[in-house]
Amino acid sequence: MFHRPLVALTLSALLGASPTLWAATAADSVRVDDPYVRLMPPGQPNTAAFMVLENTDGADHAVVSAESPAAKVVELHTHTHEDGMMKMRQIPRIDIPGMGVTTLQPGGLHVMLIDLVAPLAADQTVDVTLVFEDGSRKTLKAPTRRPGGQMPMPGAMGH
Ligand SMILES: [Cu+2]
Repeated sequence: MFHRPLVALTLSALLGASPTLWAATAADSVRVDDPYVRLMPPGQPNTAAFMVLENTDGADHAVVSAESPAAKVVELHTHTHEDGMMKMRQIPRIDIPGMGVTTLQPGGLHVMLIDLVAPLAADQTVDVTLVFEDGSRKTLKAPTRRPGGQMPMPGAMGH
């Protein structure tokens, strides 16, 4: 009985004085701007999610995997130029340097949605969950968007 108020007081003083005791997770530190999923022509089983990842923390962070109920397989990809062709390649992580910005965009880094569970519609929102290097997770609501002029050729999307 005697100790309880003292313990409570000490704890709240500690937390109030030192918020940094609560280490922010990567998911807390990385802001996601403008997420969207590219709307592909009917019959295309694969598409990709794009977004801007902004690291508000001084420490480096990374996305190490991604998940979505909309696709059977979700991979982290980048594009490389080989023999004059743009090709996609799976990568183990997408780094976001401390206080830096990493942009996922057509022709570059993207979250690949492979084997869509159902065709996507123009007015649809797709859940995409990013998993960070510390195990923290962030789920985005990414609206579908028709591709603009900067798309790679459809042939480069094949797997
Ligand atoms: Cu890809």
